[in-house]
Amino acid sequence: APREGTVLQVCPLPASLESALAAHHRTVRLNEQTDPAAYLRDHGDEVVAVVTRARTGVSHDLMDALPRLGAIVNFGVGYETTDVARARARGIQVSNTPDVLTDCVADLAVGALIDVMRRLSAADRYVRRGDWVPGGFPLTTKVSGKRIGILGLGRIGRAIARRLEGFDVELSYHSRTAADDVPYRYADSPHALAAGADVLVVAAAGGVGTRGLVSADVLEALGPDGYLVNIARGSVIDEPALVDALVKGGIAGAALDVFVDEPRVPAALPALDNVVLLPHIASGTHETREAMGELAFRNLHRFMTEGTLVTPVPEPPAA
Ligand code: 8YV
Repeated sequence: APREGTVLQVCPLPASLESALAAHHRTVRLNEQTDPAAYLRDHGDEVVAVVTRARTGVSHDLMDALPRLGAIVNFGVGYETTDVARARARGIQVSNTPDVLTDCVADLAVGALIDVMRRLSAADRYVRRGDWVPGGFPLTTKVSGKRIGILGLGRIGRAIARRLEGFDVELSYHSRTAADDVPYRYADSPHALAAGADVLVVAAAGGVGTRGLVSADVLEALGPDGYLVNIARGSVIDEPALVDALVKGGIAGAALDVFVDEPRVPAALPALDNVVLLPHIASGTHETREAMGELAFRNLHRFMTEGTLVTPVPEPPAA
């Protein structure tokens, strides 16, 4: 049934999405209120939907300040910053924006993997610094034919695997359960995956269930000739252990698009030539962000006009 009430935008969003929200629904931008707490106190009972994104989410306090909240719409595929179980317990529906960003994130993962193994960014800096002497840049590591382990074989992990098949690599993966529709080897733990891989690609969803999944032991199993690529969430890796491994040669290199405390990165990393540092840009193309905004709006608009969502988040896995 149609919903009457206010749409609360709780963080900055792409201009096209902000415009669509304001044009079609009574929308209030909490991030632009001079006194957000006063707004919630005085008008929280008018809010029926929240629009947010992974870096902001919806806190317990905010959820509790909105007694009529019926939907949380996420701009982005990750929604680990929203307590879905708590929302469901209150009958609050939650949506995200899957599929429309899969290709871009997978493309960037492959690009970052090639970059860190062939040291493309480091070579670019070498030339720009005027250091080039013929034969002066060190030999690097071949990508084709290597053993690639993918941690998390969801939509994005599968898209990365499909792309890498073109490099004649040996693909393995680890997920909570083995898939019966892929030709790749299943490793029954992150440690086993890393021990059998030259490159570990982290594509698992963020959240409490995957926090620190790539531990110091997993990094040790990957080893001094191993590379790591992370296009998922910084929280999936034990970040201090990763920094230690990179500084001391525990692993050969890493390409990182996500970090625990964005936009801050660990202080030791910028000086390292065996690390590719990216500012969380995996879905950052015009086409993909436009598609994400359109899907987020479709979710919000469907909720306000019919009371349902276009892409509700999946049921949490059985404990
Ligand atoms: C960006 C992402 O965070 O979709 C996600 O979960 O990590 C990226 O697409 C996007 O800007 C949402 O915040």
